[in-house]
Amino acid sequence: MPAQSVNSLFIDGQWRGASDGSTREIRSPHDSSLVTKVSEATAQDASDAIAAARASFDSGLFSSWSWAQRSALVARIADLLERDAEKIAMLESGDTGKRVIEADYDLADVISVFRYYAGLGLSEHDRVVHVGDERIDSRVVSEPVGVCALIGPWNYPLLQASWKVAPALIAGCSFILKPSELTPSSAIALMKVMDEAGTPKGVANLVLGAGAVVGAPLTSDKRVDLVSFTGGLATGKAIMATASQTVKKVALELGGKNPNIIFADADLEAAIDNAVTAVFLHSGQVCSAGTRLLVERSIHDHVVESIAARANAIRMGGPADLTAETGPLISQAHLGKVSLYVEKALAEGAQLLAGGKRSTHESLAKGWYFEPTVLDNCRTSMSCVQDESFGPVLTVETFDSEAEAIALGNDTIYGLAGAVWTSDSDKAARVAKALRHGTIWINDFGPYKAQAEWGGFKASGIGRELGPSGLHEYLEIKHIWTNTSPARSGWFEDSLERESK
Ligand code: TXE
Repeated sequence: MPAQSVNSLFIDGQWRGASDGSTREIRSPHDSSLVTKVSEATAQDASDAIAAARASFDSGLFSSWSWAQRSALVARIADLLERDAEKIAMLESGDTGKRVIEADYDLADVISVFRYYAGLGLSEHDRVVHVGDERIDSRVVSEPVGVCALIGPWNYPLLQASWKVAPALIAGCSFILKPSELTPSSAIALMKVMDEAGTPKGVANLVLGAGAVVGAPLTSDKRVDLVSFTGGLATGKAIMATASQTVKKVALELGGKNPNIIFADADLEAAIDNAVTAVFLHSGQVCSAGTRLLVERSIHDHVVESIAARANAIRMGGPADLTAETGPLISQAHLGKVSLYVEKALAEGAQLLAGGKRSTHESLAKGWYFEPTVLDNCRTSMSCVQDESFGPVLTVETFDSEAEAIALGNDTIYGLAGAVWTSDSDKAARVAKALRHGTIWINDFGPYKAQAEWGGFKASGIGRELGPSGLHEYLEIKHIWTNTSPARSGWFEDSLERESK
């Protein structure tokens, strides 16, 4: 019998059900079995959560804690997440269908994010401005931005939440977390941990439910000061438009079409192996997936044939399948979207070298499995090169020169990540500088660190997560000027003195 969590909204320090009693069934992407049942919030519940966050912030209770106190809280949360990591990884794996081992890696990353921000909280946040006048004390101070709506996706539910929650807490904000309606379980676990760690009532609130019903009000309500969103481009644009009505701050991470450029002088064995991981890890449901392979013409056949052979050999399976190398897509709707994307690519002239359809393997028939797919002969004019599939689909383009590789790599509305493979370090540096993407890997693909900023150029988003900039998103900057020896300004003639003359 799956665990039920029907009082799964956390509002003003209380667990409760939806105001109209609604619930949602979470079904496994692996075999459609029931994973859990959770509360499905209403717009009224979202409003209640905003009210709780607003009241807690305006009371000044949490925001007046010292940086050191908030840092200790976030470190305690990291400790408790470490204690519960195995259990939470199982929950994450159940909702997403990803293998438990991948969820274990995610949890380790989540803990490192909380630890990083706990440490960063202890650094100096205020700045003295030397104005050249000893009577003046001028300082720039950092204060919490206020009430934040944190809206997350389904591919890395807890990891993406941690990139928002940890800096928001360190900054002293109050927030409402809304995970994807498809993957709520790890957010429920995080709330329990934050509560146990001693997060004050009303600071951390959780609402679960559909984007249009529960997410949208968080982005339009004037009581919310900032929206931090990770998800699709269309939703990001809608959120930005809505948030503009109340001039909220927005931080957006909207995915990418990430070029993976292989030059003929690269270590091809490493480049080919990493190209396979870059695009097929988590069945391509990764915002920084290396979905666009740009390969120098002289090595095209060898590289592409090798990748296609590797793609055909990938073993897919559910969370508990120890022999599996990757898992299912998140939902039937997403499987439909990826299938249509490939159909359109073939209609536009792409050449299918591997995969291309839903898996017909008997053991995968009840799940949303799509075969690792390689499409050759692609051009930037084709929609498969421009649009995100968010599935296990690699498009291949060929180039003849460094300049062409750069031009192709930048010929996208997105700008999240990219990689360059070459043994020529000068060429690598030139290409890395010329690519308009937020992260560039040289002779590698995929690593990121809590200490280093993550985010996109162009349509991949606004702002940065992780690193010091990931904290700055949650801070307002205030300049305080103190004159220790007040004096008349003497700018205007004193009218009283003039009259008395
Ligand atoms: O995402 P949505 P979807 C991309 C990927 C995918 C596409 C659509 O290409 O195929 O987005 O995926 C909430 N106001 N990425 O439809 O809609 C929603 O409930 C406020 C890239 O699942 O963007 C969920 O919590 N919130 C990506 C969150 O937004 C709203 C990761 C994301 O859902 C809302 C996932 C609204 N009007 C998908 N509508 C990445 N950048 O990593 C929805 N939501």
